[in-house]
Amino acid sequence: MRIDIITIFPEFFSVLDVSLVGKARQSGLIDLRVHNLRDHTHDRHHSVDDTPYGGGAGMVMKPEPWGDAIDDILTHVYPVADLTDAPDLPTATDAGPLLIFPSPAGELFTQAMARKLAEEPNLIFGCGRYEGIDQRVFDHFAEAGRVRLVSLGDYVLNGGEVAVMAMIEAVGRLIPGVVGNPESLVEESHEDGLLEYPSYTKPAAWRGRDVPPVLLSGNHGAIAAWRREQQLERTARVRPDLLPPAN
Ligand code: 6GU
Repeated sequence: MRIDIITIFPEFFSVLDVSLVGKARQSGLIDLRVHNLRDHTHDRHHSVDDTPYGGGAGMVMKPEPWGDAIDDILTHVYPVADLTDAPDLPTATDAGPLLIFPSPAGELFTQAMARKLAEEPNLIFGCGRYEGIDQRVFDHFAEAGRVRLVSLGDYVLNGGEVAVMAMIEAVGRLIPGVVGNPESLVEESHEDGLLEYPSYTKPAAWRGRDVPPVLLSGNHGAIAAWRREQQLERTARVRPDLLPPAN
């Protein structure tokens, strides 16, 4: 998967050199490139924002640097020079890169969305700051391609950078080969729509607390039933909104 990130804080993304995503980059499973939005400004002060039309507090990100930065990536992902003899030409069925803008005004990012995004060959993340990006940027690129505004949850971050990091971690681990043991992806919170069951390891007794005896029983049927019960109990207590309506 190729991932492009546009930001005014490229240094935020140096942490993507480490851990699982870092390894996936080294092994070539993820080709991740970070672009500085200010490289696409043409004024002396490299300004990326201006006051909002209609008034109001805060600043809005100007459309021109965004347009140029995205155009630049689009021409590099599908370089025109390659169109003559490249073996993997973009075809009519190729939907092209998916443009994602993190925004508290977007649709909610979920495990289901992460699974869909993990199937995309090209993702472009545009990290907004201030009060947001000029609406025409979304409208312009949605006309010829796919654009989604995506939110992590109902709270406000100062910018999209941390949100993009979270999305890349959630999506990256679902790319085949990134997580060593694919079975570890199955029994996790949200994969079956429920929260995960509690886990225990050795020692069997610690500070007066024993591991639930069923887990030491060797009875796999009983263990599976107990874990399911724990998932349902925990989900009902902490996240009742995840349970299907009772009938
Ligand atoms: Cl994706 N962006 C920002 N700026 N704030 C958020 C968010 C995203 N998700 C929740 N809050």
